[in-house]
Amino acid sequence: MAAAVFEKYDTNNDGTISRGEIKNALKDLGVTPTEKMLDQFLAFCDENNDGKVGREEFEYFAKAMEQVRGLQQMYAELDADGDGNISVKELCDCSYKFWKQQFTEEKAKEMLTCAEADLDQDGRVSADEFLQLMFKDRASYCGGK
Ligand SMILES: [Ca+2]
Ligand SMILES: [Ca+2]
Ligand SMILES: [Ca+2]
Repeated sequence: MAAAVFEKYDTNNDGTISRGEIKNALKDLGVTPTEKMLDQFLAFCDENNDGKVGREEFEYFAKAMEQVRGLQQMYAELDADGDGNISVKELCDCSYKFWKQQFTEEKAKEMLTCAEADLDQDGRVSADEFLQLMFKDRASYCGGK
């Protein structure tokens, strides 16, 4: 089964999943990855550092895709009013569910306005910003290496 799935992502059938193919895979999930997110994605999967995902690295790739899917669901729940941004209030409302602690407004604000999360500093985080931030977080402690 894993082999069949690998073929699905290796669209030019050269036996590896390239950066561009990762990008397309993420786009299929509705994510527009930044270059940085692609770097993080590769850092998570690319054990032999050749810049692509080989067959032997596919389990990490599958794991990374799972993470992204999970984060998308999480984002959908966080963005309760569905306006495409997470506000301070929305983060507070869901904080116990996802982080097992009740955030104060200050804490939520801090999370949302840290330079990496909220690039335009408007106090709200879009889906792509969120994915990038959380993915990095997850990758750093779930790295399967
Ligand atoms: Ca390929
Ligand atoms: Ca590799
Ligand atoms: Ca919202």
